[in-house]
This record gives sequence, C-alpha cells and structure tokens, in this order.
Amino acid sequence: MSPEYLKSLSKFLSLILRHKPEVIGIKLDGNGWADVDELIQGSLDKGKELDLPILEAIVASDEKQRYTFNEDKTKIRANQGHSVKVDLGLEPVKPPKILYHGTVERFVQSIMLKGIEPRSRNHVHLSEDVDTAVDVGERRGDAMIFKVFSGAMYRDGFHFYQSANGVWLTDHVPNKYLDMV
Ligand code: HQG
Repeated sequence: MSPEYLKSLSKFLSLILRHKPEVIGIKLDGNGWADVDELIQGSLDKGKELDLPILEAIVASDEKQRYTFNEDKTKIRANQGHSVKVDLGLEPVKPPKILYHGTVERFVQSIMLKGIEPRSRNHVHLSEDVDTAVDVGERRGDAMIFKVFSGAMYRDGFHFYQSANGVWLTDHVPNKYLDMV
C-alpha cells in the first residue's frame, strides 16, 4: 500500500470521524468513537479498501497523529478537529504563556474585530510553535500569524485543553488577547 493511498484514506477518515459519519451510514458515540467493524464495512460499501491492518497503518503513520484506537482496537476516533458535536473528555490544563494561530490575510480584519472563533469546528485550534501555525495558515494561502496571550486568558478564567496529538484547544479567543506576529 503506497504512502499516497494511506494519505488519501486518512483524509477520508477525517471526513468520517470528524464531520460526516453519515456518508458511510455510521454514527459516532457521544465521545466521538466509531465502531471499527462498522467503519470498515461502511467504507467497503463505498468502495474504499479498508481493513484493520490498514487502519493500524494509518493510525501509526498519519503525520499529525490524527486518530486513536481504544485499548482493544474495537473503536477509533479523531483526536481533534470535529465539526460534529462530541465530548472528547479532555481535562482543562494550564497553557503556555503564548500560543499561535495561523490564518490568512482575508480573515485578519474580522479576527481583529471578533477574536478567533471556532467557526465550523468545536474549538479554536492553537499551536505552541510558529512553524505549525504557518503550516495551518498556508493551507489557505500566505500565512498570517496571531500571537495569543494564553497565559493571560488562563488567569482570566478561560479554559484550555490539549488534544491527544498536542493541538491546543479553547472555545474562543477575544481580540484583546491577540497580537500580530
Ligand atoms: C478563521 C488542520 C474570520 C481561522 C490544522 C481559520 C488545524 C476567522 C478559519 C486544524 C475568525 C477556520 C484547524 C473570525 C477564526 N473571522 N475568520 N472571527 N475566527 N477564523 O479549518 O485553525 O489537517 O476550522 O483563522 O492543522 O485553520 O485538519 O481552522 O482560518 O490544526 O488535522 O476561520 O485543522 O488540521 O478554519 O485549522 P478551520 P484552522 P487537520
């Protein structure tokens, strides 16, 4: 199985496990878990070559560690990035003083006005390093980077979470905690 095919399957998994499980006729439970057998069968029905070893290869090789199995590998879920309402059971944790958010020029004015909103996802996504934020922004064009005063937000009572793959999450970043890099 080529790395390219695994990557395209990982994109497909992202669609199913974060946004549209109904595409293959399955449901996620309240914590975002899909039943592995149902996922495999539903995907096969849609012409996707998938079995447990292939899923294991995706979980192990995905460059952002996007997916996690439960202990006995009967369930799988995405670590973050959902638009479907799920409770990942993440505990609030103290963030670093500064986090970063990568976006593009056309969103900057609106972000300065309204802060960073989760838009279609459950959380705003932030990173500890500028390079990751640049990669996130560059998905859409030339990256523009905001510095987020997460330490100050935390002191003011905002909650932060860290997903299993290291992405920092919060509900909303008001504009007073932002600066352009
Ligand atoms: C922007 C990828 C106007 C925000 C990445 C972003 C990440 C506003 C877009 C993860 C706004 C939402 C998430 C406001 C926010 N006005 N625009 N007030 N507030 N925005 O894709 O952070 O590869 O939902 O700047 O690596 O780009 O999928 O969020 O441009 O970790 O695993 O609205 O997705 O990971 O876009 O990316 P997204 P994101 P994966």
